[in-house]
Amino acid sequence: MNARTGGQILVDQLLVHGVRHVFCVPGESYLAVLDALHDASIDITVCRQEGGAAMMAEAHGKLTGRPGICFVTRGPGVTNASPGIHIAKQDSTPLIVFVGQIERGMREREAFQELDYRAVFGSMAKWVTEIDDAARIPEIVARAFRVATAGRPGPVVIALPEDMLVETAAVADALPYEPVETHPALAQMAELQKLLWAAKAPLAILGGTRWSEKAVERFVRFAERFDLPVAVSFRRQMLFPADHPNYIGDIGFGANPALVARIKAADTVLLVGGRLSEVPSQSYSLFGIPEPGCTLVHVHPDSGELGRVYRPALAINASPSAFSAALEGLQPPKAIGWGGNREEARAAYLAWSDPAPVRTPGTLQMGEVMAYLEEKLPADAIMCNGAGNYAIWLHRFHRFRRFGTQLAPTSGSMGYGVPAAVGAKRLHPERTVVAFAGDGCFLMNGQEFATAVQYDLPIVVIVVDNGIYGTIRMHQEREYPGRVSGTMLKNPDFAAYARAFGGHGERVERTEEFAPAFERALASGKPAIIHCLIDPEVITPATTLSAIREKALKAKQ
Ligand SMILES: Cc1ncc(C[n+]2csc(CCOP(=O)(O)OP(=O)(O)O)c2C)c(N)n1
Ligand SMILES: [Mg+2]
Repeated sequence: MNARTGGQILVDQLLVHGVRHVFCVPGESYLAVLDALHDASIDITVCRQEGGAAMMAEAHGKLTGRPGICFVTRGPGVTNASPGIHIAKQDSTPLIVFVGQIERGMREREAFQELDYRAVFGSMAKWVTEIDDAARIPEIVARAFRVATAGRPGPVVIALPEDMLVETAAVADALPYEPVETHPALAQMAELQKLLWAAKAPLAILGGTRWSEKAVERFVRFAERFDLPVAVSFRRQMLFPADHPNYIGDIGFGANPALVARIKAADTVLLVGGRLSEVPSQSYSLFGIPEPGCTLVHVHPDSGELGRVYRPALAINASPSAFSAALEGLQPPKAIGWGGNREEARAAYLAWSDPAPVRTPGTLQMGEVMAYLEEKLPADAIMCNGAGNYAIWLHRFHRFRRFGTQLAPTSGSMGYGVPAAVGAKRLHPERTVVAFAGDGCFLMNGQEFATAVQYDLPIVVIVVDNGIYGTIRMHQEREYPGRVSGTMLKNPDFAAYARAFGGHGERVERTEEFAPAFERALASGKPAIIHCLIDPEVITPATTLSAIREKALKAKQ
């Protein structure tokens, strides 16, 4: 067996496990890996900041179900990457972050950029380890792929001492990893059928990860056969097609009150893949804790999540994919006695997600922009965003129709939209990729627009500029009306920014300017930014900043 350097062994393991893309910011701590990548059939995307690199890799994990791969340097490199690691944790996304590390013999002296990764990332990652012996790289990397994808997926951090990476070892490659599948038992499916047959007003809520296009198709067929209304969790809209008559909406920030009421009134809830954490549970108000107050069937790939918050009537430890396959064996009741529940819920969703009646102050009507995009965008367009009130426009009015079309952090991390779009376009150059960003959100990772230019990735970024950290201003006006503090922004010309980077820039101040600007952006064939200036009063589709302030002032009197 030929001896290889640690760097070569590591890159060979990535190939064994099917890796085709890595995202990085280089560092002298892992030169041996960069050198091994030089001759490997793996595409490198070199980024401008590690946060962006980690988010691009995380976006790959979301779209493929396989670990996204990110390489960063020690100390400040990996602390910069931490937002991406935190997103992977909260969003249950498989991600592996490799970090260069100081030489083994210098540990504990606080050498240059030394960090104790186990201590720093211990509560953020699923597993943190350091490889001390080049001969153990195949073993540890194979385990990392398993840990990142098994049960509830999440991030793994692996530190690579730089002297270990240049040491040689004669060791065999690992075999390709196989994700561990968890299937429901036949008896559990029979019990589920019994519970559904006894239900008066059931509905399903879909969330989490470990879904696939096939799993979604199977769940759609099950919903059709049972005439079941299906809601999706916060930022998990791609799990059920919004144009399907069984789809009844999502439970995120500012959820449709009619949907929230309907879920509270349901006697039987089938929760598949999700955890119903703070945001989708409407601050833990949807169900009782621990007794939910309805017949809860909870399906989750991690047994630790079953009964963690809500006590289920039936707990099924299975991945959404395996569970959806098993649903094919269930028989619906002969006569479904659920009244017009599904039709009513559907009608409420259609009314809620119709932008046509929405009128806001100012000359740029975001409702009309959304209506235009609904007409214009293909069903497989990938929509990305970070955090901010601007995202409400996308999540309320865009009809996600396919699996693999949504990149949005359930962790509520700002700055995600642009890097996610870059990562998505790198994976799917043939698809339309649109990022929504607020003026605040954009500038957290806007420099990754340079990465889009570098790799010729014509994404379209829609910057919704209201001159404020609007979400926080909204909370501020509600809690401390009229006392604006730390929420104002003075912004650059984002269209000029795009052009300065070698991209295409547009400025839109009026509704009628949007469609031609969007067309020109697509036609340019370049990464593009459409700078949309909206009135800061337009804080949500339904209310204004002044209305929130006045209401709060009245309540204080
Ligand atoms: C990394 C990060 N920092 C801070 C916050 C808190 N936060 C949530 S929304 C928001 C304002 C977003 O501003 P902008 O992108 O301009 O969107 P807008 O709300 O104005 O539409 C802030 C500061 C966050 N969610 N994530
Ligand atoms: Mg803003």
